[in-house]
Amino acid sequence: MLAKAKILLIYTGGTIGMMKDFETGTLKTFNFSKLLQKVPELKQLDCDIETVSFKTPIDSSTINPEKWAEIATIIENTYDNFDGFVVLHGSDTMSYSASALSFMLENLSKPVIFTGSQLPIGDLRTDAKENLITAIQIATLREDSKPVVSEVCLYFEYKLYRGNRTTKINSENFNAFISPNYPTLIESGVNLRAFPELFLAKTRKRKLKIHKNLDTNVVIIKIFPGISENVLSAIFTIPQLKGIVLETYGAGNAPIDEWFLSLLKKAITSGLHIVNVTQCSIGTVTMGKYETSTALKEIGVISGKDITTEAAITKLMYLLGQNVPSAVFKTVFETSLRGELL
Ligand code: ASN
Repeated sequence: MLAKAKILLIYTGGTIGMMKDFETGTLKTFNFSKLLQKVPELKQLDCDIETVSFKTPIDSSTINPEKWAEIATIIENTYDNFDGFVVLHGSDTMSYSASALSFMLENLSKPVIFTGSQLPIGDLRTDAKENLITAIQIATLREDSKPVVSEVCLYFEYKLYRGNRTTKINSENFNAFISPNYPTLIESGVNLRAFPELFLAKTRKRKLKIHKNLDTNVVIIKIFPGISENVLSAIFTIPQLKGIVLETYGAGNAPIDEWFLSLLKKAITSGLHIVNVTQCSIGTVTMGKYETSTALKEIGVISGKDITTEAAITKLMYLLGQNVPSAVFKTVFETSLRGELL
């Protein structure tokens, strides 16, 4: 008989584990042992659960690459002892963290599922229990004694998504995330309905490689009508700046003013990597479709295709941290590494 699945629950913080401070009325993180007392149902699950917590749980607005490395290190040190990992994380930056971890964990062959909640687990109307319990259940799924899911995912409100395809779109509803350009991997109803044809191809034979070096000399710029040369050229000349995610209009369109294009061209020639992503939630960048994007293509702007901004900025940090040579940087960025783009 197959032994019970072993799951490691990694608690980083977030609303799921918060309590109201009675004096100020604000939500603050609290000790993890109390969180487990609040969910005795976990004992009914047919798996063995161990837990590890950040020393100081955080609101996810304070997450950063050092803390991503901390999550990666926990997984690295315990990888062989567990069948799956569930990361409890605040929802505000969960899509950034799931994207970052998807790049940092190469050749993953086990599930790493991010989840959290909109209401604390102690709240009567909480969404935390369903998210937590189902995320663990999905992490235990096995077929021929191998994990069914073997990528970094995000589970929220009855849906399992590829983590690096998600974005938080709602701070009010329980249904806080969407995966605008990639379908749901598993839907939770009366049964768990999986769509395995959408899963990442398995890389079981390759050894897990962890990359913790992320380069933060990057910036996201959202263009808008009226964006000025004065402002933009100041950003472009930031010392040590290596990469820019440029959020453009529609299918990747931008102004065609002479100053704008020559600023970009000069930056690219001097080694800066500029990635074109769309401000639209749904759809893809297709440079050359309109006259307003043809020049961008000609001067060597990288196409982010249908990537989210969260995945684009973390992929940029990851590739820069890997010292990918300039000559191939554009090609590597435009290639799907973890299913993050077309
Ligand atoms: N501020 C919280 C966080 O991201 C929001 C949440 O978890 N729902 O940590």
